[in-house]
Amino acid sequence: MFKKVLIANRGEIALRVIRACRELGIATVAVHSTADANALHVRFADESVCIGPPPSKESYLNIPQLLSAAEITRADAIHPGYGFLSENAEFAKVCRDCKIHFIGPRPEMISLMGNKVRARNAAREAGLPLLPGSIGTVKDPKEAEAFAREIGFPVILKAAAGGGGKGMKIVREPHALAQAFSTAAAEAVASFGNGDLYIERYVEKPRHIEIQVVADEHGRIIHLGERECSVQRRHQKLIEESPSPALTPELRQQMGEVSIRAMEKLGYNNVGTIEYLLDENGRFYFMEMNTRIQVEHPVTELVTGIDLVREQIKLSSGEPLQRKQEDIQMRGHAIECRVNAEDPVTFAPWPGKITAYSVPGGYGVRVDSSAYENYTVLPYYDSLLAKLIVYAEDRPTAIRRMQRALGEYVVQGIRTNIPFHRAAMAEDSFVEGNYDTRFVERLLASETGTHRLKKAIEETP
Ligand code: MV4
Repeated sequence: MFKKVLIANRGEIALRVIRACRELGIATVAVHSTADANALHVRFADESVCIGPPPSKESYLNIPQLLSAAEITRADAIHPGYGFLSENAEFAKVCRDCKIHFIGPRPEMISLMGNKVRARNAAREAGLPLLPGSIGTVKDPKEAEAFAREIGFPVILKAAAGGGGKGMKIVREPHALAQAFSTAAAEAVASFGNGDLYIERYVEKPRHIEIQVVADEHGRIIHLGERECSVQRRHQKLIEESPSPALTPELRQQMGEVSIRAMEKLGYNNVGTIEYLLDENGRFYFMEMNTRIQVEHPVTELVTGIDLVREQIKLSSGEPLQRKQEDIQMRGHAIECRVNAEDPVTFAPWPGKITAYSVPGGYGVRVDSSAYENYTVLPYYDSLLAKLIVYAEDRPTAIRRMQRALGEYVVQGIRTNIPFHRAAMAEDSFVEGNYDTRFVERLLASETGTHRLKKAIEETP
């Protein structure tokens, strides 16, 4: 097992990793920018190193600084968390060259999944179901049109280097293809420095379902069921739950089994998440794979009883998986609300000082956060303030528990999206479990949704 882990991250995930390390008897090193000197992850770690000024590029993304910090503190492993360098194959390679364990899969896996065209082809060869589309990149509008005629409209153009929705264009009519192609390519160049595009059939009103896989370094792989992540706005997830109200036990088993088989073929070797689109007929299609621990991992932890970060660290140190698939049982229901420092109506970031702070608690409530009273939410980083996660024996009870916990949460001095979550938990389609990726759009366009949101804002202390 590792003796000392450096956490190349900040905020709640840095704390989450520090907690897992402490329970494993591993010493921890926090790194921080000058702006984060008072952050909780710095206080809770055994040691800390300042790695640069506030902008991420000069601190949390600064590879030479991070490796120097690991070297001077004699850390034998680096946990990248999520975001920042967590899916940077170059960073994973440099760690390997410096003989420091990168806690994650092999760099080759990160780089494969980072290119969506290569990932798509690897997924196909590994037996994952794909939407009809191009085998590789489409080089010009003419080629795109030939594919589109074969697939049928609507189609979607996606950036090969993309992910997270940038450089995506939906095309509903043949005459709109040429224009969409040049816009998507230009956007892709601007965002990723690579204008390569591919094309797929477009799925209307899909659900976003992802399968959690856990693989050791010795070829053993299990899955921990799914997370439903369809409540998103501009490709930012807001609410996640497990299990998904859309899956039957049969579909869950099928999605789990094909995911495991594919990971075996690819030789995957850490925790990972396979994202699928689920269409209205209950068919699922590979979308992308994430090679990191994800923000929403706690909902899986609560329904399976498995500490994913602890497992991830153990797997990276070469320990074999102890559990077999038949040992895994999903029980009860978990929901996560991402509490962001942002305006609840416009979603504009709202950094500033928290003047009063009180967190919910009680039976079945978990809060993963690095916020505290008098803490200042900084403008340089993402606006995630806390993950409020509830667990209950069934979904209706979990929704009631989430409403209760949201009602206990006091955050003064800044704006948060807690009122949005109160409105979402009361929305019929959410309560019925009958929602898709357009949920937020519909809530904000509906009379009852906006009325509930307004009331929730008024009732916020
Ligand atoms: C799609 C799609 C419909 N059809 N692909 C959005 C982010 C990127 N990872 C892929 N995305 C989508 N790909 C086809 N063929 C719809 C989306 C999409 C979406 C997917 C998951 C969750 C929220 C979404 C919101 C808008 C669009």
